[in-house]
Amino acid sequence: MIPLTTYLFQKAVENPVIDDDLVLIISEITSAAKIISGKVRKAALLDILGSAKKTNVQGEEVQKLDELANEIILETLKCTGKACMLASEEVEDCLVLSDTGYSIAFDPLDGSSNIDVNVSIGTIFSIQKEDVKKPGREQIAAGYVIYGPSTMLVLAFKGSVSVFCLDPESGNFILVKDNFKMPEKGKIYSINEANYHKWTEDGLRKFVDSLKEQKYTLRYVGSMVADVHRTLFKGGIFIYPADVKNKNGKLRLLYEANPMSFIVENAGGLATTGKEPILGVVPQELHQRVPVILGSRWEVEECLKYLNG
Ligand code: AFP
Repeated sequence: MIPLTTYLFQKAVENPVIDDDLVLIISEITSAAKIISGKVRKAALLDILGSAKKTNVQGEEVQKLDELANEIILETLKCTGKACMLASEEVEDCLVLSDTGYSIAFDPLDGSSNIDVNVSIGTIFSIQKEDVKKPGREQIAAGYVIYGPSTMLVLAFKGSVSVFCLDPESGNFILVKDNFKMPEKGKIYSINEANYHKWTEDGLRKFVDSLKEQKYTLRYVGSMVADVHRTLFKGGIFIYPADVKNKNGKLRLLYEANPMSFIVENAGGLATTGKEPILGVVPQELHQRVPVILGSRWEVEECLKYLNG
């Protein structure tokens, strides 16, 4: 039974990137996630389900739990004194706290449209040095916490991905899988197929048709954390492509696409926009969107063949 903090200090011995400040930041993000997990589990009792009756910077409806999760993470990270820049899906501008240190981009509660129907949602985070607006390849660490039947943390550093499960009795995230690798090929594809006729790439339609011919099955929760978590464990492919309405797709580069791509690639998979590796995209804007194609190596390479002729 190895708790997260013990794991981080052990990992720091072999990986010099993991310094005390990083350990503090990751520990505090996960402390915030434990509080969020508690609120999510009791949301109906605490009367915090439903809309906060406002829209965020992206024009999307903000849920009460979105706001609460955002405040919990912001306050927790400010208190560490080690975060120099914070960027949240829910806040228009970056919060600059100092010149040096770690910057954290996060989606406090991804999949909020699923909150009211008790479907898995999660917190996603990406940690960079100094500036948040750097290519995903430069991430120091990235992870997500999924609030599902159990609360799990998936944490990636360059070259390693580890999986933890929150033990409700001890309140610790306990290591359940070190050096996690995803399957090289799967049997599931995950995409909002209702948009089939709106996708801008004809090659994508042909690729999805080819998966059906190969007897793939479709699973789509509509909560990126849940869909990526399944893709990591079972293999296959997750796609949120460009469509006629969303020319750059829907998912945000800094706190959705980048951290998930970093996790997937360090677990042996691939992540691309269809034109370039997601981790190579140079961010232009804080809330920039990118098309996302990620998952097992075999399916992603196959998809690229269809997209690029
Ligand atoms: P919210 O966090 O606003 O609920 O958005 C969820 C999300 O960004 C991502 O988690 C899903 O993969 C995607 O949207 C689902 O979008 P569609 O409903 O258009 O398929």
